[in-house]
Amino acid sequence: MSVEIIAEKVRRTERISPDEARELWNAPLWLLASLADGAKRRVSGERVYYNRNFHIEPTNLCVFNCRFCSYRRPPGDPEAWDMTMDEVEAMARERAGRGVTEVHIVGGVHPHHGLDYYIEMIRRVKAALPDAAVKAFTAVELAYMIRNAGLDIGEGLRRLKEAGMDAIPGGGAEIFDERLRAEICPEKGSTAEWFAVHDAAHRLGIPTNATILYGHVETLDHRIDHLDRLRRQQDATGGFNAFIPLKYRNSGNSMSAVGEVSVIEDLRMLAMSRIYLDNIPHIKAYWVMYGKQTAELALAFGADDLDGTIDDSTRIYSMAGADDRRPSMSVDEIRRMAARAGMRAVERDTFYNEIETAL
Ligand code: V47
Ligand code: SF4
Repeated sequence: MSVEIIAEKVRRTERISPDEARELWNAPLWLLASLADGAKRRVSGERVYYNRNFHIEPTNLCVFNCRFCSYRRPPGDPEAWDMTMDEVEAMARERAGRGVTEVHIVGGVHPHHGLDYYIEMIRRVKAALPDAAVKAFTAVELAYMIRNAGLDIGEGLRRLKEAGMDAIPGGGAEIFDERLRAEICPEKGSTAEWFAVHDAAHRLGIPTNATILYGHVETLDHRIDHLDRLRRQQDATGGFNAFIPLKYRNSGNSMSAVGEVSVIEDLRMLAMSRIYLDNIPHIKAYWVMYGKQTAELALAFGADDLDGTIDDSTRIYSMAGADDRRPSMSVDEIRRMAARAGMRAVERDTFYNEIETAL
């Protein structure tokens, strides 16, 4: 099928197949931009969403050892950290009264802490910031803590939700293809486990995000297979709010010999995510990982969300080679970025409700 016929299908809002995605992927950039922007505008008009958020990364100790990870350190390493519960709570208290609407908590998979520890952590963060949503723990962390507590996934998530876990971030997805996953993160929770957590969360009314780690040793077919599995899950349960393509950054990990892909490839990945995932409303250009300039470009390729203000609270990407060593964006900076892209920045909460802000 020719690219123009596939493009017409997208314009008519018809779903494209994996074969059609393969064909479209290398279409001229202007065409991908125009199709993805059209699809973005059908969902979000001229809006670009952001939130006031910060991250808590309680530890970089981890029972796993993913080959692409620049963040994990072994116990005793000078760059290892392991925050106490009081330190986690203090981080939340420090930010009280600043309009924060979301706390994102993700760390390594700690060797010793159990489910009750994390329930207590969520309770304390929630008590410190009662007006903020807690978006916590990747499916990999969740599956590990719940399994070790001897519970089924649904029951574990129910207890975490009761403690104040409002949403689940998209991490841990990496690449769903089982053979490639076994090469790049052999010990990590499986693809089936990742989907079991998100499926159970959606059925409990907990919204989640999804990611892909792309731009390393995967092929185009792996990317399309990944998007296809997400689209099927979303057809079944509908609980994904946002998809976040995560570009592999190659500093400081055991896959460093693999180079990073170009910005052009980032834009194709973004546009094709928007076009293929016709049932996931938001595509996030995570500026901390791309850098601010590429994130701004991403707004012309189907992204409608920039993530948030971050407030210099995450190390995952600076340890993997991102330029910004102390990532933060002011609301003004976000507004200017959206305006330069010909769009309007809109503050949202974790559930994509718009927050009225005085200008
Ligand atoms: O799962 C690890 C990725 C993820 C590298 O849901 C790397 O709103 C690139 O999922 N190069 C965690 N990526 C981050 C994440 C996330 C971030 C922001 C927002 C949300 C959300 C989710 O970081 C991991 C892994 O895929 N990662 N190492 C690396 N070298
Ligand atoms: Fe652990 Fe996550 Fe790093 Fe894998 S990517 S080693 S699970 S911290």
